[in-house]
Amino acid sequence: MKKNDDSIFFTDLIDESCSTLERDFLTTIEYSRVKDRTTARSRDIFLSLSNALRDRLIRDWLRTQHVYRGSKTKRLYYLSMEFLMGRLLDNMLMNLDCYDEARELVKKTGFDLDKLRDLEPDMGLGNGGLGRLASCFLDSMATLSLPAYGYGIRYEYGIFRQDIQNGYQVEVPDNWLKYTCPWEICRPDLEYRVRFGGRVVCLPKGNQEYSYKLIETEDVIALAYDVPIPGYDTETVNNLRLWQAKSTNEFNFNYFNSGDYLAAVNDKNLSENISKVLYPNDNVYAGKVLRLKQQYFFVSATLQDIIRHHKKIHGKENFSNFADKVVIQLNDTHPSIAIPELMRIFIDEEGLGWIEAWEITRRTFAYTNHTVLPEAVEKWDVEIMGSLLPRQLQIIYEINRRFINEVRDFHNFGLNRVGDVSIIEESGGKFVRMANLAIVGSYSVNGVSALHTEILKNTIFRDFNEIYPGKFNNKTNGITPRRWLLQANPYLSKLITSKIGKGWTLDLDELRGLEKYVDDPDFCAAWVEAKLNAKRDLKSYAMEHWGFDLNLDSMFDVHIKRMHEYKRQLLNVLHTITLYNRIKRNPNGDFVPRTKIFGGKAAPGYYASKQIIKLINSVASVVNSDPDVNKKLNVFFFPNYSVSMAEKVIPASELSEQISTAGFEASGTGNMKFMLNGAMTIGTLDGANVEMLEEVGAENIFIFGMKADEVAEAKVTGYNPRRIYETDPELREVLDMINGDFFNRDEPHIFSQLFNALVDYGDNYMLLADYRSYIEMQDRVDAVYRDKAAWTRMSILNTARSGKFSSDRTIREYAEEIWHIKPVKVEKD
Ligand code: 26W
Repeated sequence: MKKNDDSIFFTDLIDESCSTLERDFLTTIEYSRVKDRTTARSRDIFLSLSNALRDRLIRDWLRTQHVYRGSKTKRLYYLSMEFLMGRLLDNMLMNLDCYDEARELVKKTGFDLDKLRDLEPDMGLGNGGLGRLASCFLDSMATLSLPAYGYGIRYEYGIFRQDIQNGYQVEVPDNWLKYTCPWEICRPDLEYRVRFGGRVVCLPKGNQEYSYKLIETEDVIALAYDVPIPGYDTETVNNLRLWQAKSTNEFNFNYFNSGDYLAAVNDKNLSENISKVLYPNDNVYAGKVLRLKQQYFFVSATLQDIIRHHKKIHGKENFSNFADKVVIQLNDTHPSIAIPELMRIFIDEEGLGWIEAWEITRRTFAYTNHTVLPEAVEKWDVEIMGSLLPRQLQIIYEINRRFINEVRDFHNFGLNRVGDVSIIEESGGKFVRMANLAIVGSYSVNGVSALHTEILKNTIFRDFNEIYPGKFNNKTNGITPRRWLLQANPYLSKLITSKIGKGWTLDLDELRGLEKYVDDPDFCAAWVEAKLNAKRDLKSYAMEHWGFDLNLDSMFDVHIKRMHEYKRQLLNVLHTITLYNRIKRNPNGDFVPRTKIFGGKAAPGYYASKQIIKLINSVASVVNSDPDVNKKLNVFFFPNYSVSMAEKVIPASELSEQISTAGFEASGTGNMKFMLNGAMTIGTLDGANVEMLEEVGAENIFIFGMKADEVAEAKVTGYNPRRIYETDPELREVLDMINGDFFNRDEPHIFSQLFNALVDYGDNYMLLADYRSYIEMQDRVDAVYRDKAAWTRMSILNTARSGKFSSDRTIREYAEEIWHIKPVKVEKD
């Protein structure tokens, strides 16, 4: 085909031997990207390939929906304000099983598939754990062929990009849609009207009954964008539907008529602000009106969509089977306004009576709690809610009135306890407690690790657990092994598959098969080599992107997650400075070389967290430039931690820092990703670490520190951090260096507040209490690391025993124990 090879046109490369993927790909470069072989750039290739891949999914996608409709089966709707999807190219290639084909056809156009990857912006529509969990769940639900739907918001700006300037975090907008998103499909025919504000009018229906109507509302349109979610090794393609806000047109007529064109356009912008930006708070509640608008906006559109489906399949007036056909999982309280909203639809729009509407509603919802931090608990000011959602607020009051009566009469609660469980908080201002609403309005409430669920039942929701025995249950979190091992760590996954076959990708417990090779020297050598390869990749990446020079002979000691005081990055800094001092005192001593890697975003308004980022960078610049130390210790803060960065860092990690104050981390999921990739954990008995210890055995994990009940006890009896400061000289030296500007000679005093918070203001997260046991455990880590064989053995056992933490296991438990839904097989074309 000499002639074709000389042509400038991509479509001249098409001949009879081309697959449909290749045809679509070449056609897209030419017809959609409008490029020829002399003008196409790598982004054109990436976008065209991605579009072609998405189109390959469409038949399976349509067929999956057709099969679900035909089966009339019960469906799960997963409502989440956040989906932290990351990149999708590898995921799509893997699930379409067309890696090699794609590599070849990209090569034919003169490009390299491996160089296209980094062009894809992360789909960063989430903050951290909760959003990433939702994304792992979507993968498992599709892989298990479950009739499940994700619903969320299509934020125009996802989680901000973090730049580091002079050691400080600087937030930059995340314009992820700049070059369009090749995976989504806009559905202009799928729109719903969402109504805000207005007044409730009450119309008598006769015999003392009334109907309620909302009038004079300000409306916004929700427009659907769909992202296909293919399962692994199955024909199932599920759907993630994200809503974007669009202005209604009539809403601007008054301005147009009065000739004020600019005001009209301005109004349009205002209503479209609803889906503009993700709130960057993780575990801190801010109480902003726009956030409540976002919540109601996506809930209202989603419920309209769910009801439309239900009517289409089960008939217009039939709600008696609603709860047998629909289950709605609330990902934390953020979508819990759905409870009064469904009541409103049933009563005001569908004409049901209260009792029947409530019976259906409370059999439809299930709620997952993801945090016990008091500052993260959502409570909306009654005045804000009343002006934005007047009818829903009325309904909440009525739900509460009936609930309170029940608690008083049947459970014999006195006034104080009634006040505690009430949906309305009345101390000071009035607030709607969203968690209480979610508990009362759901048939299931689950925590995300065994310890977390016990804390819910025995402390913050103790009264509710008494009122509703059996409603509380545990579903320990999990992660998808496809993204977090198969895709992220080709070295390790190839080695594993060569030994035990590829069954582990769908049944992670099969990793147990690796245990019999722990004493096989060839296998151990190959394991070490695989880990080293990942370290080499990370080394080149860090050099290329930030000029960081990672020492391959050092232990990669990694602490990546959102920056938060309870996660105790600062405790890790105390260890880092301790090491620095020890090396300084004894420069020729025999130390295990370490590379401390940190990464994570701080909420823009979270001052203490941002100071800790600055401190890490200040310590890094002193340590890394000190010739006495920098052969043995290095410190790096990787800017802009994200899902795609995690995929690069975790495979290369050897030590995983999971050191939250016991009782504060609901589960953690990063901890599981490290374990799966053969890193050892140093951690407290918090969240899912407790279950990791159970699985891997105490000899294969480094557990230290106070336990959750001891922390809780100390909070009551009081605790004196200054005494610890005064009695531990090594700690005292470290703290005095922070306070004495040792790391910040040019910017004096900037860390004195961090020091004071620890030593004089109560050390809320008990760093000083855990310091000594942490240091001792870190010393043990060093000792084991020196024994390469022992370390390798532990590493293999960590991977081999991580099977429990597959999100497939988690989702099976949800499906069987909460959702009561069954797989629906989609057959091949
Ligand atoms: C209203 C502000 C706000 C924003 C986000 C409050 C709370 C949140 C999330 C619920 C915080 C979160 O992501 N929690 C994390 O959820 C993970 C998944 O279950 C757990 O693994 C983490 O331990 C938990 O911190």
